Amino acid sequence: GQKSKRHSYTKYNTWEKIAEWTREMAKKYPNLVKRLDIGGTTEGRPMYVLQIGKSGTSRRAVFMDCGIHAREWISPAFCQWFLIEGEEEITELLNSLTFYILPVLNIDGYVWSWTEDRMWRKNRAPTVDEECIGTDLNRNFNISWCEIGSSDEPCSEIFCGSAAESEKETQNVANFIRSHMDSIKAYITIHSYSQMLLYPFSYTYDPAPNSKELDEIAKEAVHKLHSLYGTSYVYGPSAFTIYPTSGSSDDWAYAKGINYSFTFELRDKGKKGFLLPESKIKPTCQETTLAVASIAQYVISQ
Ligand code: ING
Ligand code: ZN
Repeated sequence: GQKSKRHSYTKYNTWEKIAEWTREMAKKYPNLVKRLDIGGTTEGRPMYVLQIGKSGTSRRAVFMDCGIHAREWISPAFCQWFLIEGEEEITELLNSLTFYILPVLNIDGYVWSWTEDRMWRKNRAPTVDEECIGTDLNRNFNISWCEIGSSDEPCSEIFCGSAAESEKETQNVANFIRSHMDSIKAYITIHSYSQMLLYPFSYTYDPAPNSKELDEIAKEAVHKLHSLYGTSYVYGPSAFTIYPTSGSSDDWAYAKGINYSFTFELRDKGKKGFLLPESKIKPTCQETTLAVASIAQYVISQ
């Protein structure tokens, strides 16, 4: 299909550019793309989910969010890429699937990472400590909240918030998923960096009920990813593969009954880390598209 003239998929884009792009996508592909406003952030910015699907097709859906952590810029870049440049891989999938794509979950934090502090992670909500701003949104979901791998100190990078779902951004995502539970069969959340594909649980070392199945899906996805440029990913349950944490979005979605729940940690393995150069956007997004398409393909086959 024709690409947006003004939008670059191989550069990091400001929130203003991304917001404008969501508007253009919905305008340009009215039969395929709808822009949904799922609620405002702490600072009042509208959170947009792009619904990609053909009308009248199956009710099965995959939800994918990017940019829950502000500094992980490759993540929003991937959500933008997937929608347009991933066309070849996803067109076929759209015959039986709807994608809900949230290109930037933590918009206020993302804006802050562009304007004030490139290494910002959390959202921008005030806390009880006026010196310290922000909750880690990937510790704020209502699953084993604030028990392990989290902090109740507002100044911590992994502050869990004042309560489960205390944050607007968390509430908006959780409400959206709760209200689409009949269709959402898979939850995918995109982070960086480490080159990992993780599945539940994070909050416990106990295996997920369908862990064998999740492991097979992850193995295949990582194999597809590797086939393009030889990029190596490790995969496994989060608690073992990366570290145990409470209140993460993937565990929450899984506990809600979404049986296929995955967290990607994109390139690299630490050489540039969060500062992945723009020259790596294209190969990273191309290979990741293969992995996400592989998971979606499995969901369709069920
Ligand atoms: N890593 C994740 C974090 O939130 C993670 C790791 C993944 C935790 C899945 C829990 C569940 O700490 C980054 N890079 O943010
Ligand atoms: Zn992250």
